[in-house]
Amino acid sequence: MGNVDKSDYSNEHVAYTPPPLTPEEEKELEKMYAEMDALHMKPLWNQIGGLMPNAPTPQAVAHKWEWEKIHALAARSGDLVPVGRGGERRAIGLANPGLGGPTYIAPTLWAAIQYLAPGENAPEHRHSQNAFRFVIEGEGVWTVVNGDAVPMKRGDFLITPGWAFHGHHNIATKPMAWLDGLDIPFAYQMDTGFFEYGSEKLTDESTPEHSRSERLWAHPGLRPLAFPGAHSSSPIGRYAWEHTDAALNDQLSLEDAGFPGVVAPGHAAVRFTNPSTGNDVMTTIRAEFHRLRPGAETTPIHEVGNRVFQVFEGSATINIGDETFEVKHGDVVNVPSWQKWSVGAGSEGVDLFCFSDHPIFEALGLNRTFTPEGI
Ligand code: 1HN
Repeated sequence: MGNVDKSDYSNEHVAYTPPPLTPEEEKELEKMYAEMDALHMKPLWNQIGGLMPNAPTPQAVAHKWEWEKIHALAARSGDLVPVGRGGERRAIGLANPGLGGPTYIAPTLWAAIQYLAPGENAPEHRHSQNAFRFVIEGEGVWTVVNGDAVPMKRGDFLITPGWAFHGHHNIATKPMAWLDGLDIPFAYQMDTGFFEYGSEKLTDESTPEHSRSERLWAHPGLRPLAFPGAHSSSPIGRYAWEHTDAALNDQLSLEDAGFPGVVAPGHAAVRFTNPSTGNDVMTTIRAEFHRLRPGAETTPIHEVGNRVFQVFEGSATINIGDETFEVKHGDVVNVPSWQKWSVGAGSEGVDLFCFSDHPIFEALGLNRTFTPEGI
């Protein structure tokens, strides 16, 4: 829908003031409300302001989870809780304090830290929920997606689209932890979820340098002719860090040379895309990587939908509504719908992984943004 004028959403609801009633009418009204209640009916006139606010009033709040703390707890769970069939994953979800209970970081999104010790095996299963992994540090885990062994290394972004069988194993001598993101809350609230167990033993125990999906699809601008047509999710299992890093470096070096390339001064950014369509990697989840030079700032913006950031390297201040969050390596921060946000890089710059539910709202024509300072 693009940019909107502030006047589009700042007009307040007029409080409903019914005409004065006689005592008899008052009694009749109470009786009518009681009868409505008994028949599971509710009048609109008492609730429209709450149901239809002038602009989104999310229950989710902005929050920061510090990597040091969540990683320490994940490591403790590694000592105490085995991973295997039934529990399926040693994954610990980040629960938004405003959402009052469920493990949702946002109304549509799940984020978790997953921990796998050396020699451990997370059995295969599949679900209709879309999932991804972002590797903040470490290596030594392979995730097997529909029988294709995919390495997981520092900086890599990996996807497991809905209904793909997947399991993980750690063949290294060190434990590994990473960030998982899924659209579980969306599927749960829309009643679209399906789940099936797969093989307890991984269906491919090889440990190749590159997955088959990368060998087919991850050569820039080249699609394999054996697989024509559009895939609704990306066929690339792993977006290797070396490509992301090189793309961001090239944008900044073009800026240095006076050519277009960056989204804003000192702000390089890429989106992970589905090479068969050019769209987002999955239909419900967008993933991006942003690099800010020291001191650079993003343009403040309000957006419909939910974003989650994880700091990869460096430090930053993330401004959300009236709050500011100081963040460093591994910290996770969420931005609730329509809260103004911006990021300012610290003195060594910042590398930020980011995911959002924006494709859902774009597909439905419900997206809307507003940049108070113009673009
Ligand atoms: C799941 O299957 C994974 O496959 C990670 O690694 C996190 C959270 C809830 C439900 C299923 C994975 C999950 C999950």
